[in-house]
Amino acid sequence: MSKTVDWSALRKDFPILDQKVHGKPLVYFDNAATSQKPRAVIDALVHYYERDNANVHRGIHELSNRATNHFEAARTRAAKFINAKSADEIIFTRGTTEGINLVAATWGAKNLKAGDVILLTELEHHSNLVPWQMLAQKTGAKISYIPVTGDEGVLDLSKLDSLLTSQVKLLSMVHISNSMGTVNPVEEICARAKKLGITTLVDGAQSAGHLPVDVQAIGCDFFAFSGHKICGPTGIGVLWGRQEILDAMPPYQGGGEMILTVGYDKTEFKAAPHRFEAGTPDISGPIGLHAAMDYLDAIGRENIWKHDQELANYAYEKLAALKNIRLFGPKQNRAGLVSFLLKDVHAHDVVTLADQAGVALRGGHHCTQPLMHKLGVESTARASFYFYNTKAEVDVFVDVVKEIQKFFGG
Ligand code: 7TS
Repeated sequence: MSKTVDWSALRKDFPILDQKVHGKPLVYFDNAATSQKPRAVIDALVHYYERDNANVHRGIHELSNRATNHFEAARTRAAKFINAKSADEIIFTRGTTEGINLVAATWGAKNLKAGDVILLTELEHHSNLVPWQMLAQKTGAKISYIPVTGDEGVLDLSKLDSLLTSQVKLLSMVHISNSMGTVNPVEEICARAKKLGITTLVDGAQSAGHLPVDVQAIGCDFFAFSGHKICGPTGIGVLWGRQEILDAMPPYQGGGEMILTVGYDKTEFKAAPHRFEAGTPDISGPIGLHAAMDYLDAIGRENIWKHDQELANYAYEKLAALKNIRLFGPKQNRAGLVSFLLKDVHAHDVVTLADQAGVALRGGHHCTQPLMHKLGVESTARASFYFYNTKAEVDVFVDVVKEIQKFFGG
């Protein structure tokens, strides 16, 4: 663990972690689904509702000015968080899912036609699959996939050149796989796509809060992430897009806040990002997210990443020493999670029994059903870590796994 950070002191910032579940100390290993929230984020939300609550962008009274300033300050902070060139490139969304749907509904509807190809990977979460399937159905575009090698969940990039045909208009891929823990070489893939004039989107749901993200260095055109997975509130996310691409995109939803002038026949829209934010937005969300981004960067995402990887490697090695276990995901450069199956035990049984021991895991297809089918399984059990988790908790978890194996006679 990094010596520059007092990890056990940080843990105390999370009130929720200090509790027992079924009489046992809570071990929260479901961080890929959602992270817990530090006191700083909870306080920012309480302060906003106690002192500053008003609608944004419309009032000229003091509270409305304050709410607007906090809301727009969060946009500037989000730009810095991912090294965007400007706050105008930051669109607030409900989360990663909405960010990808926004690109599909606006950029996709304008730029894709029958015969075009959308290139995805076999690792994608449903939120980076279903919007493209819906768009393909509407436009007649086709979808192709960069394959994974097998249980290691690594992309087979030897196939990339043959997949990058002149029909490909969009390449959309996950940065870190939520079910395998794979870290995709997004810089390399975006560079290869860019040479061919292909637009690129990176799904940063599992990466934004776990490692330093620089969208300019990645070289993508869109990057989407969710606030709730990075210590922020639920219901808020960020879609980043290159200014010149956003400027050429039609609006998403129509309504108040996104217009310059409205007549009975015709409407003129605002420039990005406001063009894409119709109606009263989630105001407390960006304010809580701002506090979360400050909190994470005070720790340093390079430190968080080291801690994540150390815990994941530790857990992986301990599980790999057991018999009758199938482990998924890469052996090298693994993100902060382990996905596994015990022989003859359903993943849901693992999760249910672990819960009785106070250990929160997730079992299922993790919204990557096609990937599960490709690997010949219905589901896996998954332990996913964050910086407030400890090796001692991993020890508890592995002991619980051993008990479950005994219980099922393994
Ligand atoms: N992309 C990836 C890679 C994800 O892991 C998730 C959520 C999403 C997109 C969607 O994010 P949302 O905030 O819009 O819902 N992943 C998970 C998970 O692994 N368990 O629960 C949700």
